[in-house]
Amino acid sequence: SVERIDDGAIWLRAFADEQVAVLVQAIDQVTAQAPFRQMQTPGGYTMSVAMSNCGELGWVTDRRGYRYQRDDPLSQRPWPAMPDVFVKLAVAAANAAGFDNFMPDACLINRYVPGARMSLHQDKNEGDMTQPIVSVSLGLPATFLFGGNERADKPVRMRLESGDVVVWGGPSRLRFHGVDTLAEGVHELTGQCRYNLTFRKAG
Ligand code: MD3
Ligand code: FE
Repeated sequence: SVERIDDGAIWLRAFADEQVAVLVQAIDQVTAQAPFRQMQTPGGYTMSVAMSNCGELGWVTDRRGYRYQRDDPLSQRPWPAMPDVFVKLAVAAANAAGFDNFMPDACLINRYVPGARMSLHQDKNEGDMTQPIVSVSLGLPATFLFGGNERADKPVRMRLESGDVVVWGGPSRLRFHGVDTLAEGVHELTGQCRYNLTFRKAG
């Protein structure tokens, strides 16, 4: 089903259902080259979400700040290429949501285990805010928090399930958002975790 959450925010429920297994295999291949790691925030906290990247640019954070860069800081080598199944899915989802010319150059792979969460934030490190972000949920379900344009705005809670894809563009692009603490569970394809892929035009 296709559901409008707000201006520019489109929820494609079960859009990736048929591809969940191949997507998880591709995550395993990418993260064999660029392992999941828990990064440091500029303020010195260790993120509870473990991350990796593929594509031309990868999102990183450390004591120096948040940014995109071409090389994995662990290996000092370029991030693995974006698998074809990732690119095809991201472009198809953007098209289904009405964004015609989307071509991602960055894919951030987030891994949540029970207890992990992502506090309310805005995605502001990308070069072109007219380009949407495509997010793909895999594995355990999570409660997503969709806030307003100000941190203090009370977020709407949305349960994202494996195979759900959400496209965030237009007036929704700079909304505050986060993920509530992941509950315990076991998923047949991912075990005790949730993955989220976010596709962006970062450069
Ligand atoms: C709404 N990840 O990596 S994806 C992130 O589930 C991030 O891992 C979350 O937020 C996750 O930055 C949520 C959904 C998402 C991504 C970007 C957005 C929602 C958004 C940008 C604007 C508004
Ligand atoms: Fe975000």
